Formats: sequence, C-alpha cells, structure tokens
Amino acid sequence: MLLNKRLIEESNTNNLAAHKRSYEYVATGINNIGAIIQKLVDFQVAIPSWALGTGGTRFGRFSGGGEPGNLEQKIEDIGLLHALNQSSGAISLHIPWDIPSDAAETRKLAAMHDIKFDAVNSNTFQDQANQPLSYKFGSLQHVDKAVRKQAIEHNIEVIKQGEALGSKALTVWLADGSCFPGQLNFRKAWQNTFEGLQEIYAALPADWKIFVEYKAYEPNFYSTTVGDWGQSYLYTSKLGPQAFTLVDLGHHLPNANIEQIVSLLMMEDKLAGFHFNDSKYGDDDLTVGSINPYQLFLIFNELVEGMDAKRMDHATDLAWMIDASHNVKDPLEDLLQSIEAIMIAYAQALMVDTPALKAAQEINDVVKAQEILQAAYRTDVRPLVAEARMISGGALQPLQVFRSLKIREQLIKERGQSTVATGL
Ligand SMILES: [Mn+2]
Repeated sequence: MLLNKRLIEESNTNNLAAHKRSYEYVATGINNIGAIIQKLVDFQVAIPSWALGTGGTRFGRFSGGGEPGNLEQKIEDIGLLHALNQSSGAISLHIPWDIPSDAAETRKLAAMHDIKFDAVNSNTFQDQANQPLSYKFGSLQHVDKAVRKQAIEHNIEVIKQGEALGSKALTVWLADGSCFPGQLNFRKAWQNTFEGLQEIYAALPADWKIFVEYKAYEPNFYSTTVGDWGQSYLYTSKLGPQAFTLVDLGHHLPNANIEQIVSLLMMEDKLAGFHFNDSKYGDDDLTVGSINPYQLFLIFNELVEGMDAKRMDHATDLAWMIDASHNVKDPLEDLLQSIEAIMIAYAQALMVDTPALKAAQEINDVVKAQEILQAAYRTDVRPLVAEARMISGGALQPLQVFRSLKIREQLIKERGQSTVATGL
C-alpha cells in the first residue's frame, strides 16, 4: 500500500502548535541549530529485509498478520516507514531469503518509494533446499575444500545480485566456529577463512566494500572464527583497503566498551558501520535504545567526534543499518521506534560541546567532562528530530499516524492474517 501524503500533512497540522512550542523551547540557545537539523534530515538508516516479519526464537514464532509475503511487499513496507519518518530510505537484502526475480523491476519499485539498496548479506549459516554440501561444521573455515568453495561461490553470487540492484557492499557474517574444545584447529580455521575471504575480496567490483561482521558466540559456543573486533580487524587489515569491520551492537561479550572499539576502528579507517539493536544479555536483537540508550548515545558521541576529526560525511561514509528481530511487537512499529532512538542519540551527540569537552580532557577535569556529556544526553531532543522529519515531508508523530490510520489492519486486509515473511 502507498500512504497518502495528505494524511500525513493533516496529522502534522493537528500536531503543529504543540510541536512549535516544544521546538522553540529546545532550539533557543543552540547556536548551530540549522546545521544540526540538516544533518538529521540527511541521515538515513537501512532497514534489513528480515526485520519486517515477526522474528522468531528457537522456541517459536508468533506471526502478527499482514506480514510481507515477498520482496515487493517488503519494499512496500519500508516505503511506508520512509513515508512516515523520511529516515528509512534504504534496504539491506538478505540472500537467499530475498532474491529478486527481476532486478530492474525491483529497482524501479524501490525508486518509487525513494529507497536505495544498502549492503547485501550472504548466508552460509544455514543449509538451503537443494544445497549439495552442508554448513553444519562451518563454511569458509570448513575442513573440506569443496564446502569452502561452495561458500565462496555463494558470496560471489550475492555480489552479482547486489550489483544488479545498485548495492555497493557485501556483509559477511559467519557462524563458523566450534562448540567443543578440540573440535577445531584454530589456526587452520582462521587460515581457511582468510583464504576464502581473499577469493571473495578479489571478486569485489572496484567501488565495492566488504564488511566482515564479528560475533562473540552463538550458534557456536566454544569458539567463533570471527569472534571479536580484533579478529575481524586482522582479516580486514590483511585483506586490503576495500575491507572493513562491521560492528553489530549485540555481538559482544557483556559490558564490552563498544564506544571505545568504534573509536579505534575509525582511527584506523576500518570501521564499516553498524548493525543497530539493543540487548540485555547477548544477541537479543531488541529495539534500538530500549535497554541502554545511554550507551547508544556514547557510541554516537564517538562516531560524531571521529567522523568530524576525519572530515567524513556523517550520512554516507559509514553504513547505518538496523539488525533486530523479535517476537512480541508489530515489526513496523518496532522499526519506527528503533529509527527514532537512533535519531535521538545522533541529535544528542551533535549537541555535545566538543571544544569544552576537549579542554576538560586536557586538564583532567573529569567532573566537567561528565557534565558536558550528560548535558547533551539529558536534553530532550525529540522536537529537533520531529522538526527534521516534518521539513522532509514525514510525520511529526510517525507512530501515532501508523496507529490512527490503522496501517496494520489495512495490511492484514490486503495480505491476510497468516502470511509469514521469509527470515529467521
Ligand atoms: Mn548483524
């Protein structure tokens, strides 16, 4: 379904007076307010094609109705999100869950919704129907060369699919590792994986990047062959200048200092970008900002500081993607909340008084440094984010519009109660 722009405008008119009051209150006193709003307007986050259906756990899955049944409907769903918030102008495809039958038609549909194709994701963590060899004991790390070859060929195929759509990056997340001591020779597993990545790297078009994502544990519980940012960095630094390390917020051991990891990867020009989500215990894939919004702010603070130090374009030089999937919320409502949380953290980071923070650091004024960070974090920047949305043509209150227009009910009417999206 397509959202009627007039309905968004009507809802904005109803909310305008209240918005203006709160906007003036926050905006007064911010010197560079125009520049901040423009940065918020420009910032876009890619929606993964697997997040549009209700996520599953290994215990079950409870579909909510009206889920997109094919790639076209997934693009339509992202079109709805983007119409509401004007910050979801990209899709990250997962192959083979979402293989376009006609790339030119798929591109046309996406362009109609003002959606670009972000990184494409390969999958060697599951066996697909008709797949000759199994990934039960890994893919690129596998002891059998034929399995490694199959995994390499799949990644090269994903690059080709991505090229046809206009993507510019391949994300590789490997489930490879071991569940028990003695199962693997760590060095051999690393070498095999590296050689496979080298072959994939060699197949990259000149203007493409490869993102190597790491994860501490799960599905393997004793060792993971790309287990942390150090191991990913080892691969990407040896691969070459088109290889970067991808940070997924849920892929760390408890209490890892992710903001420091981000800062150092940027220093070395090796940060690919993000898979945003939130978690309490592990790779929980919960709504961004739902558990620890302060950590998200601290990460954005390092990102903004690091990107500015390197004169990078905030909107385009790193890859911004959501990677979340869970059981209990309407996936579209969840994604609206996730994008809002990202925009809030970004806006707060833009408000940090950087010169004052640097000065405080130089004289070891720890109290002042904390005051500066928390002054930004404790500012209610929601009116700034809403203002950026409104001037881009989106809704002041996207979630409210989603509910008042009964979008999910319409999707159920259109697609049925029992559709199930491809994905986990
Ligand atoms: Mn991820």
